[in-house]
Amino acid sequence: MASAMLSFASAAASASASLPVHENLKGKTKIGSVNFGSSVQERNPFGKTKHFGRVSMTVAVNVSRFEGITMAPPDPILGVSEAFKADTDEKKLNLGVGAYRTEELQPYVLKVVKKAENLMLERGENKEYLPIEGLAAFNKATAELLFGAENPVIKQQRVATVQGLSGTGSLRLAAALIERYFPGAKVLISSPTWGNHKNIFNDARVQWSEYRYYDPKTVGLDFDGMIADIKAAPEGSFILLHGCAHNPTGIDPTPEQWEKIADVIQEKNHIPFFDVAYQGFASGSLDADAASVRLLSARGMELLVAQSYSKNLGLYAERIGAINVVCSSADAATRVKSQLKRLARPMYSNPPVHGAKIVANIVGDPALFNEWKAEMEMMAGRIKNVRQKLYDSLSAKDKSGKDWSFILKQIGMFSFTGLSKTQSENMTKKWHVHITKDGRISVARLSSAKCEYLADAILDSYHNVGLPEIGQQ
Ligand code: PLA
Repeated sequence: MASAMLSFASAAASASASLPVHENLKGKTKIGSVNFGSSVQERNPFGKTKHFGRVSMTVAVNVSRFEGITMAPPDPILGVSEAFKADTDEKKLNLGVGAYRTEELQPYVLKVVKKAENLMLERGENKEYLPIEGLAAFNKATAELLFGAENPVIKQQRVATVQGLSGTGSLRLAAALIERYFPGAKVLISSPTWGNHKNIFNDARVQWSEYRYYDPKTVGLDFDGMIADIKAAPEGSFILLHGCAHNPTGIDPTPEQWEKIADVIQEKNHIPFFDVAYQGFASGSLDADAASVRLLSARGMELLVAQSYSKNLGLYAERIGAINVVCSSADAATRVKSQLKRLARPMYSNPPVHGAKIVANIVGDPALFNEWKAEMEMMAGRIKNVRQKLYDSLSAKDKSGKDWSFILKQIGMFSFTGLSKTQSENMTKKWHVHITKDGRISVARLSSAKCEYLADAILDSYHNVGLPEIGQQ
């Protein structure tokens, strides 16, 4: 610990007490030294003095009250962008965070979003606070997009919808609801899953454990393992499911498998908790990508769904999404919504308006809605093309006979390559291809022009680096 000195001097007594910061942090009030007869400035040449009434406070320059706080590790996903920025090599390629890029590797603002924003500007809309639950027109639109406007859960007003801070904030709000109203309940998450799920439940103090999902031998779904683990979970657990385009694996259950998943969830009285971060972005169709949620809700189950508009509308930084809780009665939904609002108020008070208005304007205008669907199909289509190109390059270059066709079976913006941590590190260190260390590649950020280079990097890392680990058998 540095020679941290914090002094409290009583103006009346002209005395100061110095205590090392670490002791102060522990809540102790041990006095290190007391000096009389000289001014604070004289006694501590490094100090700056502020007078607050009778007590003056001296804080040493260059020494922090936060000395005891250690450096946090970089985020495994968002940290990739920081490492990319720091890389000075010309060939560098950022395939970390799931954010769509054009063929020219530029960020893309949807044309339909620009149109909606222009409309908002023309109308000269104000910046008043939204209600705690968010924009009513957005909440209506988002629930209808998810369940379908004619769905009985909507017609019977059984869905409590609250606008959230995109997918992450909506998940966090749901986690707070679980913590408050289902004490001791467990959330089951897939192994692997989006890394932030664990953080969200940890911070909300909700217990979680994993169910088997990925089978490295087939680079596919470990369906039997998944079913067995969901069955073995304590009755009434929350089962976190990726509605479509599972992150990071890109492997989704088939419709028949979803039926079986629904069976076991119902048998065990579990509560499905969907994370829908890619509706319309996985297949290009909003309805197809909501099929899993609709299938389970059609069985009359109560369930939770977190939504995000980061990817499908490219509204990443606008932080727009929602949490929906389907209840067995309208009355329960009203009460749940009131409690979601109560949880939101001290966390962030009320959500941002801009993205909510964009979504509401687009969905509420048939012409704009159609334009959005066309742009979503275009983005999903570009990702599929690049995926195909990557597969073609790998197959043409790899003379070992390895079958790379699993890449074509994966859905959404990512490809889970099966590369180990060391191999993923080689991708970055040697080839300047920045990916997450679990071997996930953000295909949405890849251009056709870069496929050959990426294939070279993958093949070198796969064949020449490290001992076979999980995913390499
Ligand atoms: N849920 C899943 C499954 C996600 O993949 C992501 C984003 C979110 C929720 C949250 O997104 P939002 O808060 O912006 O709505 N995953 C990204 C970005 C795309 C990230 O990690 O924040 C990813 O690269 O995995």
